[in-house]
Amino acid sequence: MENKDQQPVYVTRPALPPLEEYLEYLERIWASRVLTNNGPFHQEFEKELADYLGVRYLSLFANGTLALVTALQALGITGEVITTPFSFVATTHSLWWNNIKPVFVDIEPDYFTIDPDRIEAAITPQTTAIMPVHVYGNPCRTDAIEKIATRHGLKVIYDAAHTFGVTVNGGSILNNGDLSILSFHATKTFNTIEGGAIICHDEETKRHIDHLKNFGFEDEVTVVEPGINAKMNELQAAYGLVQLKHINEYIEERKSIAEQYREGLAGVRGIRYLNDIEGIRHSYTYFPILINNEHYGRTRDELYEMLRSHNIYGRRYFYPLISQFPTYRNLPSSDPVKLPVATQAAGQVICLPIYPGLNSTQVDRIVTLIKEGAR
Ligand code: T4K
Repeated sequence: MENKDQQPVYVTRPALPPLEEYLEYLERIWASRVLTNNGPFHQEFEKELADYLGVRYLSLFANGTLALVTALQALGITGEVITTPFSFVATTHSLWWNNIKPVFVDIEPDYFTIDPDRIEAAITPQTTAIMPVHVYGNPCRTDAIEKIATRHGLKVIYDAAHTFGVTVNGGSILNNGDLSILSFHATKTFNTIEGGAIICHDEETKRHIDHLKNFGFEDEVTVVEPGINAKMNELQAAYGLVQLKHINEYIEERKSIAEQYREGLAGVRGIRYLNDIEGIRHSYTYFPILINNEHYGRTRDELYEMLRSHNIYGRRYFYPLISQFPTYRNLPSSDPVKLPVATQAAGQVICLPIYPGLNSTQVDRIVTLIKEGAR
């Protein structure tokens, strides 16, 4: 198949709201000169977003990483936290920035989320919390995780960066655990350029989180604790309000791309993809495929390079495992022998392009290349 004149296709492209809709908001910001610090668009966006997501208390953040770092501060987490190595590196970095020791446990083979059956063996007297990740937007086994947490007096903070709008039997996935965090980075299903949020379940916790993200200020002259600056500004909040009007279209478009991939790749030897789960509304943030080289006839990296040579830039999320980065690889829990499922997944996965605007001809071309790549 010819490749040279084709435009590059990246793993994602941000969905941008119609410019004229955003300009109206910008004009209001120009008139008011309120740029940040809990301005009117920030307040409106927090409320509308909480309504859309079906959660009670939500605090906007400058990005998902600061939301994670602040979530740990808000709950006073110390010592050790049990987490997954199969995620974006920010999950574990948030622990490190809080002087907390990450303890990695393996993941489940079906949806790559933390394996609850491995958590109890990793608990020590220093353990204070569990930080699971709803990887690719697929929900963790929240019931099992929270049962363990209750039994051992641990907090649960979900990294829900990939789960915008995900519901389980009609209820938001974000209502689980003590806190959940979202990311609205440009590469996510819902973006505010950069951005994030913490979801909590009571007013007092929200107030605490809101202090923490604003230097600890309670009022003009009162600093109640050592906070950070993690506020979302008015330009992003306004952009978020416009995005919210279009998010259902974005998710529908992603869904039909996922369906086209599944149809096209069905029955290709050595290629596995994930199906939707009954009762769940998915976010379609990523479309991962797993390559079994014995059956496909090429390794994952060979397919990855072959696609790149055709200007298709899939990404190997999440390779290498976080536990393999220099900061973490000498931890006792980082031994790959103890993380066989995560190690295998990291060696087999490619996330294929998926985003609003990727057309069916482009998806067809990617499917054909993958099929032709089989040996
Ligand atoms: N927890 C989890 C589980 C996460 O996945 C993430 C972020 C976080 C926490 C932290 O949330 P934030 O602090 O980021 O809000 C990207 C994103 O930067 C990161 O947000 C995301 N996860 C991670 C999985 O992916 P990169 O380094 O792979 O992105 P990059 O710049 O290579 O972009 C990928 C492709 O997207 C590019 O090839 C082209 C396209 N792109 C990207 C940007 C930024 C665009 O078309 N336009 C753009 O503006 O990390």
